[in-house]
Amino acid sequence: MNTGTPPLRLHVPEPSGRPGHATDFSYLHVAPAGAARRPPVDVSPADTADLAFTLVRVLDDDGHAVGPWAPEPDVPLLQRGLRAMLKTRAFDARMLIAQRQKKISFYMQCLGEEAIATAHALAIEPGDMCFPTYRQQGLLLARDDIPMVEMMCQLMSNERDPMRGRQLPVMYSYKRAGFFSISGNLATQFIQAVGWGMASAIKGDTKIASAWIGDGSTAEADFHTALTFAHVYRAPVILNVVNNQWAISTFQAIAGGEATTFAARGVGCGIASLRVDGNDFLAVLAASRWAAERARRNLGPTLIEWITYRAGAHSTADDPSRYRPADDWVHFPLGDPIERLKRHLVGLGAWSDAEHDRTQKALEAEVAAALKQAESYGGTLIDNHVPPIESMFEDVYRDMPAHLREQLNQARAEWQQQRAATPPKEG
Ligand SMILES: Cc1ncc(C[n+]2csc(CCOP(=O)(O)OP(=O)(O)O)c2C)c(N)n1
Ligand SMILES: [Mg+2]
Repeated sequence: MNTGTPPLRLHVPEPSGRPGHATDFSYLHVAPAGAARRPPVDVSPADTADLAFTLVRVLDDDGHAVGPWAPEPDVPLLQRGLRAMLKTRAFDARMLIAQRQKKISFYMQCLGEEAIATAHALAIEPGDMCFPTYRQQGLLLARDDIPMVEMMCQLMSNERDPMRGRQLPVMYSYKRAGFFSISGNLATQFIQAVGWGMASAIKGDTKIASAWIGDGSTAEADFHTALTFAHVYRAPVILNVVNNQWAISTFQAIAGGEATTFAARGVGCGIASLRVDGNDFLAVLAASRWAAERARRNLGPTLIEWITYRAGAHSTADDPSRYRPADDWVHFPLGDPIERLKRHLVGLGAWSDAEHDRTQKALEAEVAAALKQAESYGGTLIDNHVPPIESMFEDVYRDMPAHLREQLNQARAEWQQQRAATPPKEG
């Protein structure tokens, strides 16, 4: 029966750029640097609603630090930050080559997103616990407390791999550096971080948690569950949403970023929220410090949406030229975080092109030397290193329960049988 009412239909968001068609980045709603207000840390969550829709920025196009979020000048810290970003980029570039050379099986870069993890690492305290995803290697590389060689041994699953071959490459775990074991099950980091923060409060401790998630993964139920718990108990946690515009080949609008923001999810849950320029090292530092102070002073959680762009492929198994314009990053309105901090420091007379080149070359040499050392310990793809079968069963229980001992014996017997049946390789 025709009632004159049009048939129902669904809206399926489309990316504003595809291969061969330049991306229209106007959907981002970029505010000018210095325009967003900086409320006191004890602001009520509802009074951050406007900050969830604007963009907190400090560095303007000329590299000047402007507006209420500009942190106190601290040249040595900013030089350290620039070095940390350069180190992260050099590490990523070398590991990508190592994967192509079949020295490691898999790698994930954070190209273009370096400011977020590095500045955040310098804004929180030792003892605080981050629950990162695979794109926050900058948290480890910024603080210099974990040797690069050790990270590379993890990537190679060699005899010095602290994870003893049990984790995928890039899934580091460093309790001593406040870096919780990475899990491939995305969004679990959010509920774990909130739980860890609640436990810290229950114990009467002073350590806070920092949760990490990507734009795409916010569509998981764990994200929403975490926001509810964080709000209800005012958990001492920073809730970081890294909106790098893509979840593998899926545009951020498919996860719900169209006509609203991911920061707005926080406000809706009664959580103070900010939307911040993630390619602006100074803005990341300032917003992270603001959120950390709120958490540490029992003022509650803060959700921060970091706007950035995933400049590289999702992983070494991805080819982004299949689903987005190849030159997108060049046109991304928030630029390159390294170039922006460099410009700022040069403007202050605290950096130069020559110093930049020198630092970059020195870091590349440091990374290359670390790789050489890591390779000397072998690896799955280098010398067919296979960890002993016992390692599958160890390090879980102090005393191995009977059923696991039984399984271990069975596995050993099967392994020996298999080896006896397989002739050794020639050469
Ligand atoms: C629960 C879960 N679902 C799906 C995947 C497969 N997966 C791995 S990475 C990824 C994309 C995640 O995108 P986003 O959250 O935006 O993070 P980004 O990679 O952009 O940093 C997907 C779907 C997974 N690892 N875990
Ligand atoms: Mg993403």
